[in-house]
Amino acid sequence: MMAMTAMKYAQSLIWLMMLGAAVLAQPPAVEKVEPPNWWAGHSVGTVRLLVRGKGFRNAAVRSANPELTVANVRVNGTATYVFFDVRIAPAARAGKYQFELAADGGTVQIPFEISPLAKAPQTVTNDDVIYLIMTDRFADGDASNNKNVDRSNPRMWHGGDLRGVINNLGYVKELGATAIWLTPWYDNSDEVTTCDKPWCPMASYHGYGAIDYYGVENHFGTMADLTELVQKANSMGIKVIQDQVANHVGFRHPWMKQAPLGNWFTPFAQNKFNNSSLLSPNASPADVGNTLKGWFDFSLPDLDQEEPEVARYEIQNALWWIGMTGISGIRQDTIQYMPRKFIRDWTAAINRQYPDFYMVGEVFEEDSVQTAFFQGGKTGWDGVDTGLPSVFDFKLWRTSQEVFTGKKPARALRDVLKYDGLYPEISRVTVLANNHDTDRFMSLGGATKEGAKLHTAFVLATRGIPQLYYGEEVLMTGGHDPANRGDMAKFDRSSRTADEQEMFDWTRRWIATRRQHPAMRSGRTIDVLYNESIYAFRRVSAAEDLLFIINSSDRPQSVSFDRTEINAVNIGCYFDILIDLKTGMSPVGRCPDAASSKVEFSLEPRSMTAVKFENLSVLRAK
Ligand SMILES: [Ca+2]
Ligand SMILES: [Ca+2]
Ligand SMILES: [Ca+2]
Repeated sequence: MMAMTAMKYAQSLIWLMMLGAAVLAQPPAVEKVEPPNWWAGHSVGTVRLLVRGKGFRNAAVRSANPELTVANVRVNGTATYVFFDVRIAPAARAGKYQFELAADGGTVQIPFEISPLAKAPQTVTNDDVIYLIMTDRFADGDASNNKNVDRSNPRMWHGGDLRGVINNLGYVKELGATAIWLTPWYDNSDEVTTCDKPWCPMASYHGYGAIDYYGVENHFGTMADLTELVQKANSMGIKVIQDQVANHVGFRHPWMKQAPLGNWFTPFAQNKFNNSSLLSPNASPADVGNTLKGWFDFSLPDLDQEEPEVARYEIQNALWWIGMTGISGIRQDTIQYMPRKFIRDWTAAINRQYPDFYMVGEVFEEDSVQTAFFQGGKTGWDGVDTGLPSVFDFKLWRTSQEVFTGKKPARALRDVLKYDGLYPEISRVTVLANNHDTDRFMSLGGATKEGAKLHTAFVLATRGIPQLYYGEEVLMTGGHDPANRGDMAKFDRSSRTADEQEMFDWTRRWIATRRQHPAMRSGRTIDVLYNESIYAFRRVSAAEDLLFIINSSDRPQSVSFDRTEINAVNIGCYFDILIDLKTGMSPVGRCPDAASSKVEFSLEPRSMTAVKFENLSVLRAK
């Protein structure tokens, strides 16, 4: 009897629970669809949607249209996210579609769109000069989006926006840069963080804490502003590079309240930044794990790209931005803190749709071995070829700063460049003059205007793709972050001091010289002379042979080269000083002694000379 009663009781309980579940089942609701649209005929022919909402328990998803086929539906444990594949027929027409989601609590429609696929974007090459803009700090072109703007606080919003960049494309054009890299435009939180530390209050003006990977920051403008910016820039010969951040999001991202999966983020652990463990075959798994999965700090939750759903989400997101905006390149933030297999899959997916697309990874290491390890084109000891076209050359950046602020001899430049063979493709390395994470040149110890000029000229004359940082062309100062992110000014000649105008003209003329000379853009490098004060090197292409001579010392120097070592044989006596230190102009027609086997140069203190030898008879015939 006892057993019978207990069984009946249990049965009633189960029945009541089932009834309760049915009665209490929440009706499904959709809050966010990612991606909200895709393309027919895209290399990703089956896109995986992630839908955020509620009431997705036991969801089934149905396509109302035969052009879209649904498969692999997956609901997370709290029924707040549903993942599903959508296979898009190549002939699917552009337009609005929807899916029907049926769950325990009812049905709901999921909106989706097939968009027309835009033409393939241009890519960034050695022919380009990149100019890095921090959007919030460049120009305020639209006061209506200014919220919590406080220009007196370097950690608050300053009002700069996409309209401000559009309005000043003429300035970029005048300078001669052919690509702009904008700091991230993903929507970040508008909330101001308060605390009792010196760095508060602070805001997410920098863009590195996304709360919506598919949204444009409201302080910067709208998707329409962004596409207008890309179109106008392109029409002026200026390409646009997006700053993407796949490693982490901001702590106010909705995923922090409710993650799509339990392993969407890595568990919080402070990253110890043992970066060299990523390079070494002998590193302990614990060190590598911490470096890949540790968080920068509590405010930047680290995504786990080893979870295939995370990797697929990030890859689709990268492709979505290219497809939506027509950008010409991606700078990927903190790329080394993600698994190399993920980097490989990410670059491969982008290149399938956009062959030769420019992607530059931030491997912030002043170590050529480590940065070279991440460039694609070579299979590493781990069996991975990242396929990454470009990495920043942080070792050369630092060394150039040190040489031109008097801390290292001129030959230190060559002592970095001697490792060029480590890079699978040295010409595609991106050579930064500076960026938004480091002190501005003019705030370094030992900085002078002459040193700043030489640093810029060297970045533009050496191999790779040069990248300048806004404001350094007008001698902007600023030490550690955020002082190095001051508001851009001096757009007009009338607002500049004589020194600022000199630096602007110098930068503009070196860019123009680079644009005019193929060897300076893509020639190979040949060392001619390197010692305490002087570094002389050639850039040689099929078309021409250029000689650059840097005197980094504060004394005049004279050098004498055999004609053979600088390839000045059999081409008459004529050579052309491409740029003069003082004027930046080109005083043509200087003639060394034709009878001599030597060519001599008198070098002014802290000077850089660029020379092109040409056949006099050819020149006279012009
Ligand atoms: Ca604004
Ligand atoms: Ca925002
Ligand atoms: Ca990571």
